[in-house]
Amino acid sequence: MTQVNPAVGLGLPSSTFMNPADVTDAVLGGNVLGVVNYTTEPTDPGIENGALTIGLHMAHTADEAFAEVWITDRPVETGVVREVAYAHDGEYLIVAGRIPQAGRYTEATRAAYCTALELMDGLGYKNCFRMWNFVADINGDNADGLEVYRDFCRGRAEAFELFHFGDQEVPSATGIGALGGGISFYFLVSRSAAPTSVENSKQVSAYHYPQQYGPRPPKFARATYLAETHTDRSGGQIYVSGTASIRGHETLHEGDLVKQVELSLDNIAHLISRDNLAAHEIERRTGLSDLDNIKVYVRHREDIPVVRRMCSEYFSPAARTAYLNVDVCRSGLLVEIEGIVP
Ligand code: 3EB
Repeated sequence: MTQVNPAVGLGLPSSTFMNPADVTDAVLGGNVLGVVNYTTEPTDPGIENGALTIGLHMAHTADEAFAEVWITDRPVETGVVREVAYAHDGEYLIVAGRIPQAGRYTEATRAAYCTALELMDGLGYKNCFRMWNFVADINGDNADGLEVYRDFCRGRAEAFELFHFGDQEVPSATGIGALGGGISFYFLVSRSAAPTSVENSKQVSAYHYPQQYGPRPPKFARATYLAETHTDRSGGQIYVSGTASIRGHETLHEGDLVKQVELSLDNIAHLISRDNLAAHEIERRTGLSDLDNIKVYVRHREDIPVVRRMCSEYFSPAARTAYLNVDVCRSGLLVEIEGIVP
């Protein structure tokens, strides 16, 4: 009998940004794992036409809305467990959840994250390589006077602890403001594709931030390198976390938009540079012009033209790029940028 290596030929994940009007039943019924709608209202995660869907309240008007569509060429299985929906194709799993608006978030975040982590384990998808978190009123105070983002971070840290999810294993992530909907999240997980966490030598690892930023630190990696096998150290993708104007652990250039954009871009450029990747035994040399599936989060709407002009000098004109006007997790931050090197 021929043994087929399950890690070969399953390919790496692929997503695109679409006009929501183009995400028809025919598209959903085709080769789609999940559709993440960055749109004008929050919608609970669910299953539509055999694909996962979730609506994030990230657009002020319909013309700002877009759909991030995760593609597959394999049959998809789906389900819903409590507040979490999932879809998987034998190699990749997308899990999404939503926690309703509330005065406190630690416990509900821990519970929803535990539901998602349990599902991953149960379905046999062990390698979580990317997480996104969208937090309404992110800089507001909760019922106890704790900043909502810090409240969320505590619940996330507790869930990871319960699942013995070590700091070296946490995936790249985004933690960003939303216009409503409580806290929504989605995770990407692989069965055999191998993730490697990448840190930025110019930044303190987020999971080592000191207590001044909250009772429990944010748990994420600066980037995740994802390859078909652990031995492939050059052909993988790089998932870049939300990246801001932070050096060491400190917010730099408070109130200076241009300098914050420059430092955010410089942080990404260094993160994905040959030297920084080599420290993680990855032999890729990439730059800002290699980024795709870019999201640029801008706190003040009036800043978007300047941010767009600066980013367009560095990003490929062919790169999918979305600009979103939402709050950022530290009140002094004006901008945050994420992307994927395919
Ligand atoms: C930072 O570097 C900026 O809490 O999941 C970036 C990416 C940020 C992810 C998260 C937060 C998160 O600390 C904020």
